[in-house]
Amino acid sequence: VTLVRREDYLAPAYRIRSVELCFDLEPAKTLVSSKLAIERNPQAAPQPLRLHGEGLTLLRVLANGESVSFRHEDGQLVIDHPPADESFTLEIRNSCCPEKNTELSGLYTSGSGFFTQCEAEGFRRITYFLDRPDVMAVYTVTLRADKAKYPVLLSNGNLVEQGELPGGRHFAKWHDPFPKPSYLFALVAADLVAREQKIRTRSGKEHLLQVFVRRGDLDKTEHAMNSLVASVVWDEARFKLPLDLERFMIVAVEDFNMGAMENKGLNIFNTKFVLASPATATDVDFFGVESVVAHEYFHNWTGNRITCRDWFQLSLKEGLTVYRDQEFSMDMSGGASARAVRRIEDVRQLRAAQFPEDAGPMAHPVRPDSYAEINNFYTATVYDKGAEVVRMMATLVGREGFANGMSLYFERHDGQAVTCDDFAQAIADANPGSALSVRLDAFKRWYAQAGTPTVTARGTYDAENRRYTLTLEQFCGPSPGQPFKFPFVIPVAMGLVAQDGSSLPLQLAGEEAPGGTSRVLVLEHPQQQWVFENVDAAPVPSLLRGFSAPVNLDDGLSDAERMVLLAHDSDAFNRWESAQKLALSRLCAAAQGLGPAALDAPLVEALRAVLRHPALDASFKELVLQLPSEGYVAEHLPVVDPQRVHEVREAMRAQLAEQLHADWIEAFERNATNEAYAPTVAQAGKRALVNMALSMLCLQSQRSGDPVWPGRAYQRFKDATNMTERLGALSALVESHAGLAEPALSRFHELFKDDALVLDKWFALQARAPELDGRVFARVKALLKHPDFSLRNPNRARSLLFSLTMFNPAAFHRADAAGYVFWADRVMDIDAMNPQLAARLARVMDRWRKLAEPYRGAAREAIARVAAKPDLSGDVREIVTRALA
Ligand code: DPP
Ligand code: ZN
Repeated sequence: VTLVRREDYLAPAYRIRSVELCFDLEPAKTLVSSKLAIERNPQAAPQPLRLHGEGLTLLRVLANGESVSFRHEDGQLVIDHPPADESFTLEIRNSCCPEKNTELSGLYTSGSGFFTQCEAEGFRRITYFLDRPDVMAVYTVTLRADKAKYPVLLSNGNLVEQGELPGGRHFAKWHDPFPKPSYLFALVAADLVAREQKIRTRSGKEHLLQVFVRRGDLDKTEHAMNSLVASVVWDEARFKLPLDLERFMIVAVEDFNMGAMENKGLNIFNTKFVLASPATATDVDFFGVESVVAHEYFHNWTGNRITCRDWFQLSLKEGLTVYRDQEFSMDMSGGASARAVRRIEDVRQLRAAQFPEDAGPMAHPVRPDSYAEINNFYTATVYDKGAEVVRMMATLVGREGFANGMSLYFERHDGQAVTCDDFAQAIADANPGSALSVRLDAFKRWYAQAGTPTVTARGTYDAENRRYTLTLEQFCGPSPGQPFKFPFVIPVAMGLVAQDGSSLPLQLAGEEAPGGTSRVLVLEHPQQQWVFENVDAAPVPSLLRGFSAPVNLDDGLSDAERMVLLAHDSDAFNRWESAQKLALSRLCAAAQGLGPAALDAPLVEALRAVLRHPALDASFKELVLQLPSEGYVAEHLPVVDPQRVHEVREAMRAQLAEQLHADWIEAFERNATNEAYAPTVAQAGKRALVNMALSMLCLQSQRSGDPVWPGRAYQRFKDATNMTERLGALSALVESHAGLAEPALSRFHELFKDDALVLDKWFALQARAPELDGRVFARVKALLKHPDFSLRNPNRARSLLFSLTMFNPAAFHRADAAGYVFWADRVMDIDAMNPQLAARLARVMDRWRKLAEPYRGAAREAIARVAAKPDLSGDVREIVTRALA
């Protein structure tokens, strides 16, 4: 494995100022001609011109119109003696084969169209180029193709010319006035239709928004368009960032490795994040469309106008853009409670994906120091922890301070390719004297050091002096290549809650008066103390409110204290967190044989109180009533027996189904709505709680043998007027292994066999059912041979394989190792077609070292079998090598 290192960065020796590209599109052989205006970098030593190129057939190279000698070396096209002038033109002709491109990187065919994906290094699979983000050029692109097959021809920027060509062909010429790195190039040639909308931005300029989909999908584009309009409006209002293009296009494609891609003016999206109708998409899908549309749109400024100097800086655009889309989603959600629900969901996601990553063999800093394959670093750390780092900056400088910092960032760097340091510097410089600026260097350790710190909090109350002393300590264990960590700068938002639930005024020693009931302490040393004065009685500390930093918190609270927070904390996040911690401690104890596989009566009563609470939102109740996932429990155990974790969690779930039976019935009846479907947080919360109640009621029937609730679930499944209800009812049947699950599954398949995204749900649902006597695993193996299954389509592959291996530990981690054998075979099958996807699947074994025997030994053997395959891709090789290291 050869590594690319951040410290080896050198500015490019040549720059490309403009590109004229011409494509003759044919699936088997596409001809590409490119004319590059190249300049020498006067600061760089004279050297050969080296262009990236991968899997291309080179037909011709001319420099300043004359032939020039060249050679191939290390996958690059090397011109030893380019013209000596300061600037010159290079003309290249080459071909590539889109229909054989199963990697879905570069130019490929999907269905009957052509699409591109160039981030991170796909452009070199289209033509020879300086394929690095700090080389920014102005593109003019001509597309030529058969008119009947490919009536729509798109590229970045503005359409400048189009017309007919002989032989039934036509052409379109596009010009993008904004210099951009090659990873933002895109083209589409396909038979598509568009939903269009014009909007006027604050400056009075009119812009055309278009969402392109296949014929027949147009009725599923309204939500994407609404989300796009809302994103444009929000970015202008919140950050004063206007739409800078006359035309902004979104194109949906069925075969796509990622969620979506922010190509300048021509976003290309996985259909999953464009298409949504009430009949075919769930509330979660609607929300996913809104957030991904926003994310890609926001990249237009944070990513495209200001881009990354090199790929180590990926979080510069991704962390910041995730932060922005999270803020957007919160603002779109409405009131404080809905915002808190969003925050809880984001934190759950962070803990489910990023915390394990940070504790495993792929742990890396938000700004990595090295990589073998950059595609492996589009990670939860770069995205989600990166967003938390931006959020902490915003916490330390305040909302307005952060907006000022963003303005300074654009003032300084618009049009440039910059680093994470440049971003942090701008935020700090716009806020001199702020809690961030005075410790910027220490704060930036969040970019440099991997690992999740643990904050330990202990408080003592001095009744005589009415004083509460809070001691916070931090520690972060070693991660690969980083045996020792310097202290992090950790904003700890907190409050003190009285036993009666009221919020106490917070007056630190030395202060004249209290500074509110919630404030942010900055922990920057290994240990610090804060003394609060005028505290009338022993308080319960509510720490890390809103999850103000990506850390593990050991607050040492008693059950009774957690119950106080669960019932009364003014911070909704910590109310939820208290319930999670109460449940987690019981799950962990039971999984280690240190406690019963049952919840104690006070906790059951506390959960009942939440479920019956007259004022709490349904969405919040649903989150509180969910027990921590098996994966989350596993992360908190020193050694993991996945079967045991499953057993104890299922036992507690069954207990909640039984002991809250009447409450579930009430929740079901009270929240079932007949309102016309709208993907609002309020409605979605009710549907989620109703679905949960139905699951619990079916689960209880499975044990009691009472057929009423499965019958009602089946009826509801048949009568459902939207996919959220239909899928919820189907899940309740499948997950409780009800007899009616089979007829419901066949009916569902029959209804939706022509809708790929819905079929994905059908596969996923079956792969995620709680394991029962090996039936679920056997079913997944059978589904692999289903006529509708294919490993070629990433969504379909993920629906079955990721559902089993990532989200169904008990079905996957089998004592007979069959799950691991299955995993290894699929990683190798997929690797032969699509290394990026295979590498993602490979990562599900990251935490194998935590497993108990016999799982651990069998897992190692399966990983070693993959690693021993001689023609493995670099992508998968990096993952398995690190896993075994
Ligand atoms: N498509 C990915 C994203 O938007 C990569 N940029 O995050
Ligand atoms: Zn992104």
